[in-house]
Amino acid sequence: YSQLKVLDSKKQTATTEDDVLTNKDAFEESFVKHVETTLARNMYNCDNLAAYQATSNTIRDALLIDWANTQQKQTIQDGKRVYYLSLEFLMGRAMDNALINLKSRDNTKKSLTELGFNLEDVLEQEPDAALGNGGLGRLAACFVDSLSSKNYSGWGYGLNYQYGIFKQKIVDGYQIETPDYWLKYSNPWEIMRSEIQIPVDFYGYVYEDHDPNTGKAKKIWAGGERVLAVAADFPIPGFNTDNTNNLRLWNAKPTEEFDFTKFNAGDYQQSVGAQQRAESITSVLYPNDNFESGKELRLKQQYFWVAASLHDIVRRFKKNHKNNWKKFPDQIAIQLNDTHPTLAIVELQRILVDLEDLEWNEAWNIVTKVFAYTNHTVMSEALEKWPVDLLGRLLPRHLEIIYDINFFFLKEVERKFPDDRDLLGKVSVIEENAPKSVKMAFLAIVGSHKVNGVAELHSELIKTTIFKDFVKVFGEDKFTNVTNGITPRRWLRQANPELAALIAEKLNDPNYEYLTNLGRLKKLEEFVNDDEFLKRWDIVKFNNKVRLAALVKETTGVVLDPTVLFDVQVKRIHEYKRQQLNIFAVIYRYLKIKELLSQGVSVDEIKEKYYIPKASIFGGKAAPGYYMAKTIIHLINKVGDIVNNDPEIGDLLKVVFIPDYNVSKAEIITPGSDLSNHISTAGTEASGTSNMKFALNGGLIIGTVDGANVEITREIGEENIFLFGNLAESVEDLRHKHIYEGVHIPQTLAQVFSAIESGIFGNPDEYKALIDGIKYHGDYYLVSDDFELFLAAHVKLEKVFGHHGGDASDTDHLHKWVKSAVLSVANMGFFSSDRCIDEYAEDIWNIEPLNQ
Ligand code: Z15
Repeated sequence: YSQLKVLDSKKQTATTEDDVLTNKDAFEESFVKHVETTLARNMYNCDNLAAYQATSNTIRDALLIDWANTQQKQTIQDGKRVYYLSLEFLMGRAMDNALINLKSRDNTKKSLTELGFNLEDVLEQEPDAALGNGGLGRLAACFVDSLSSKNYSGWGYGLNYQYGIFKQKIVDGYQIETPDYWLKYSNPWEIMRSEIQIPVDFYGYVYEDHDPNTGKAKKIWAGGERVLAVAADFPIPGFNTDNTNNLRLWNAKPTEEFDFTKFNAGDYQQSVGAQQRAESITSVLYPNDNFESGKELRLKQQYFWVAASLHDIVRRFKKNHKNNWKKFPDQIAIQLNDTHPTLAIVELQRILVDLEDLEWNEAWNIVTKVFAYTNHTVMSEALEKWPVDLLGRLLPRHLEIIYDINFFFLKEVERKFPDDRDLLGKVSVIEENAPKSVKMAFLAIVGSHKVNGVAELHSELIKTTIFKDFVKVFGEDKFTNVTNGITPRRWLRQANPELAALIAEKLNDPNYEYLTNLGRLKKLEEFVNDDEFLKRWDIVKFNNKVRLAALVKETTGVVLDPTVLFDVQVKRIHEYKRQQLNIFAVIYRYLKIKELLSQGVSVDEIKEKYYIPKASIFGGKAAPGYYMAKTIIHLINKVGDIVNNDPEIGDLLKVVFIPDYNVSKAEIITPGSDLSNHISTAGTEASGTSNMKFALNGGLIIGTVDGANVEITREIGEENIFLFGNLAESVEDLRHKHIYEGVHIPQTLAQVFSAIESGIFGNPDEYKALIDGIKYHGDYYLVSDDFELFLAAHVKLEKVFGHHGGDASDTDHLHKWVKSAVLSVANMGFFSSDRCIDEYAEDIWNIEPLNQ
């Protein structure tokens, strides 16, 4: 019980809450207090979990002071605030991030050591807040970090799912989903605001009434089912600033109101049961990425969240500005993260017209000044369309308003383009085909003043394809680009402390100010010929590979040699992201190695002349209902089983699938990669953000000319990235050709297919749909067209990598590869999410940072 002795010898001198961040005694005193009172335990049975909870509570206390001060300052300054509405916030763990942003990591580490704990083990106790699927949700998490760090007044609004994205297990090579009940232990980072309760209605009917004063006709919506939205707040600390914004996530709770018809009929059980079901609205995150399944509960989630958030926003506005609605757009900007919150447009119009009695046009004028919409995909299966009968049943008044919005919009289009008869049908928010439905992206465009894509190529594509008719109607200026970014606090400082420290040293920046001024990385270029520096850089990479190898060992049992090329593809599994292209190339490599071995070529000679040793590392979740994605996961695992257990192969090739890829695993995987794959069919990946994470961590990229790869190439130089594949402009023609002339399978790919069909990776029937989709059903994702280009890119990059790999004494090989890595990092400043937030603030939200 050494920690007790330590404590006994301390004078208890803690004074202010802030001391816990920088003063060991203050930290320890607070820690013990939380163990004893908050947790009702004692220091004798304080395990790592309790230590995590006591530490979080201690840090949280300090954070709450900043948070309260910030809210007060923001209220007093009464400037414009942005609200970021996102159905997903893929936050990951909070504690390390809070320690870094609050500059308390060293003190906490030392204090915990004195108390007999190890900070790294304590951090491991925290479950990920996995309230998102992939890129879209992680982007929202990076954005709230940047809003705080750059001193903006900006809140996030979302849902507090009880179950985040499922946990993935791999059993016999198949993905198994298990529930992620992340709130098993109380969550110290959430502040329950039980007093903030907002009623949200569903179903019911609409009738007309007359205003008793004016005699004017008025629509009344009598809701049929009422649920309460109760707020849970997550303070978001900024880096190097006290500015601490709020992320408000709603919980669905039953109202105390009773279903009296049922009650009076003697059905007490039923009445209570129905109320209880209210909570199901926020119980689970829909596990689809880039796919919309159109379920009623999903629409309920969307309206529940949007209605609660807007009523909260309006209530806050009225507190300061009464009914001065003209000021509303000067005080409030609302960003719609994809079309999921599009009903917010309709809800605000309803509040202003039905509840606040504004004229339609006056209200609409306010609405369209407030909202802006971010599009994240051009893929049709991801674009939301809600059937009119479902929407009308759940939200009868909202459907009427949507029809009215569309009516006035089309009238305006007709006035502007009287001769274009087709145009009305093309831009109508209502799709007339069965089932008649509402196109949410079109509604979002009509109700917003700006629409942005998430990378240059993507923003051009939306203007020329899915939204081209709206460019005609509204003009070019409504459509803009904000290229995505990532927060360097989490994705450099937190994930890669050694590299972050080396950079801080080289920039003479002991306070890591470059983390909020990422352009300063440019100075690293000065050291690109400094052998001493390159060696140190390489050792950092090697250490990170050792860390990744340990994760692989722990999760798959496979031992990787950290000197081989670590070739990584981690992201959601999707045909458009083309993990199948990658695994086919791995199979090809295996077949060729086997062929060489059978011809009597030695392993050493193979390494020297043909294939450098490498490990292919995969990870990512498939949507539970996505058969083809699950097939790809199965194939990867089966290939791993065969290759990794082939005694002839040794370290020449390893193939692993890391189960349950998530934010905290990404923090280990990203810094440990030599090469990462961003190989989507050109024109399909709107931006990608993991490409940015890998490049910022000194990994090189093999990628297609797609999404943000284009701008990454522009920034870091084309000699420092391995691009391949057909361009977006050719995709349509190639797809057309496949259908009318058949798909040409190159010899190399044909060999891979034969191997799979021979059964060496298990029952070939299991892969039939995957192969037939390419051979006979039009190869929509152009695997056949890009396969040999991918192989050729590998030949090129492996020459550069050579036998380099962690052997820092080998200066010969501290050549091109490491230099490219340094030059990449030096030029990645543009991809800080701080830059994104500044662009949104300036071009879309019209807000300025707060005075500190
Ligand atoms: C999602 O994660 C993305 C787009 C979507 O439409 C949905 Cl529903 C989920 C991703 C894009 O695929 C990715 O390219 C982009 O970087 C990310 O959003 C953030 O913009």
